[in-house]
Amino acid sequence: MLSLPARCLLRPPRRPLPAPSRRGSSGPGRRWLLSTPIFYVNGPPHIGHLYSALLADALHRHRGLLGPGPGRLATGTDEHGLKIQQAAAAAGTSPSELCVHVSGLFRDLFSRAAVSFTDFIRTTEPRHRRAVQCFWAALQGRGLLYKDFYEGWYCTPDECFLTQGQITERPDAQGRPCKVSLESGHQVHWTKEENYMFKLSEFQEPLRKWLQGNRHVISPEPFYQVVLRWLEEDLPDLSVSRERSRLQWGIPVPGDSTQTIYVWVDALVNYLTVAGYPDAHHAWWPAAHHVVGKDILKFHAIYWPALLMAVGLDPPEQIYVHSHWTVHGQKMSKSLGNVVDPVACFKQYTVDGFRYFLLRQGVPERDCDYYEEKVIKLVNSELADALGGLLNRCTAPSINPSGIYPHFSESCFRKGSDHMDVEASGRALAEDYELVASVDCLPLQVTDYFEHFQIYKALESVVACVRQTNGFFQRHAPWKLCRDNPAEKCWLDTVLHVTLECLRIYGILLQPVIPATADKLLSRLGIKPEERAFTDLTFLPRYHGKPCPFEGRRLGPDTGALFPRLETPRRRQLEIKGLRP
Ligand code: ME8
Repeated sequence: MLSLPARCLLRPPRRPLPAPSRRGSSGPGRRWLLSTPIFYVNGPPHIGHLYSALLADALHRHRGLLGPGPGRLATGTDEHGLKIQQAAAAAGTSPSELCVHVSGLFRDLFSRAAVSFTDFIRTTEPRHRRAVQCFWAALQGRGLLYKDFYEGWYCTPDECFLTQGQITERPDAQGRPCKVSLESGHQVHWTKEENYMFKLSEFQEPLRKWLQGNRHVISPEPFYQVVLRWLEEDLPDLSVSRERSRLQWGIPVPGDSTQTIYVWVDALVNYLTVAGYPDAHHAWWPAAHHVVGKDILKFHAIYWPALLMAVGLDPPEQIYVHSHWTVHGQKMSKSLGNVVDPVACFKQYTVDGFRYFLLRQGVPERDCDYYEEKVIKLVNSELADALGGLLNRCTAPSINPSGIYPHFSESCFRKGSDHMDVEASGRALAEDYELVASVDCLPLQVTDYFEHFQIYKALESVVACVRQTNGFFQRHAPWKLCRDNPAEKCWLDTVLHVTLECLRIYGILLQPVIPATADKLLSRLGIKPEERAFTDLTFLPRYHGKPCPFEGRRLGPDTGALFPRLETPRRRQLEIKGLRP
């Protein structure tokens, strides 16, 4: 077969890397303060909460590998409000006991899930209470609050006020007509009380200008368009307090003991509290990059930037928005009994298996569906078979008896030239040069996808390369090559060297998504912890005429299969066969 010139095949990445300053994210030395939403403690965490945390964690880990820029990842729990007050009453416990318990569940889950958070904030902490009260005082000091009689619909599960146009009528469980939020379907109640109002309407124009001048501030792009459309509608002033007689579980309005600060103002300020507000936030603000679900986009893309502008601070640099997970096509809800417990998922699929599934299948632009068979099929095919199988094959003692990173031979795999022919290329084929070109481009491609909040696409491109490498290995069938023949041995070692080099690149790139498995993979290859950063991503240096520090090095110990194949539980097998209801 005619070998094609390698240079022709070394394609540039699909898109150039974004300029860090424009997107405000990953340039070396740049700060970032990534955050997840802070989660309500009215119920235990589910896979949707975990998904937000994993997205933020993968971004955080990825940036950490790009360079030692100072970065933080904040998460935590949102513990005030009517919803928590009511949940505690229903559970026969006090709000503070409920908060301690459920906040602990979130913290444990994220630790177990290897979410590398640097800050965990609880809104019941004194540092936060102080930050919220200072923030309130700043709003008041700038004349942006006034007291008025608020009358309207309030949705306690969503903790928000709704206009007439945002509600509809539906029968409740007993068939009685009841008013619900159009967006969430939760019941709303008419409230009439004296509240403090924030002059949100004054910020319609500044918000529009901010968005028009920062086209990438909200991604993915469809969500940016949604926010622009919201800003074409009326933007009424926002009620930012509740009567204390109705809501005791919250931060009191400074100087007015009859009012409690609205839980969303309280919650949003958490990002500033983490940054050190009111004394030390300037080092970190506005390097805030928020990961949020689409359900809370309005709070983060309209209310929050307006509140920040109101106190003279810049809006966040970046808002990453993701859609929702459904289960067997249905919204997760307690009443349907289909809420998926992430801890049970870890037991069934392993932590990395489930991390991989959520990040590989989760597409921020659209809702994604979870079901057991899908996880098992994906994880088995991509992690156990394609990646684990490849590692197993190229490190097997039968193929690599000396257990070292073998030598690369330039005469077997020549560097491409425009006039290369079969002779000149040694034993490498056109597809082999394609593989080299693909893996050469991969780090830039992966970084580009991470920058654009398309982690699923980054994983897709890694998997495509893993499959190409399996093809390479299969094509050259090193198990058929004879070690005793010097020419054959040279080629056999080269095939192994190229395969190990591919695996090394995949291991480094997969660290943000499957940290434990990537560690196992890299350790098996004998790659030291200090050799796993993005600066170590030079692929196949020997092909490019440079020395390879790993050549001749002993591989790490064999600690068993990289990733265990997952079994469909017997219960499900019976269900699938129709032998169980
Ligand atoms: O809204 N799929 O907290 P919350 C994916 N405390 N993500 C989901 C999801 C699903 N099915 N369900 C929830 C609050 N989420 C406020 C936030 S921030 C200053 C205050 C994720 O406990 C998603 O990120 O209701 C969503 O935005 C968040 O959990 C809502 O969590």
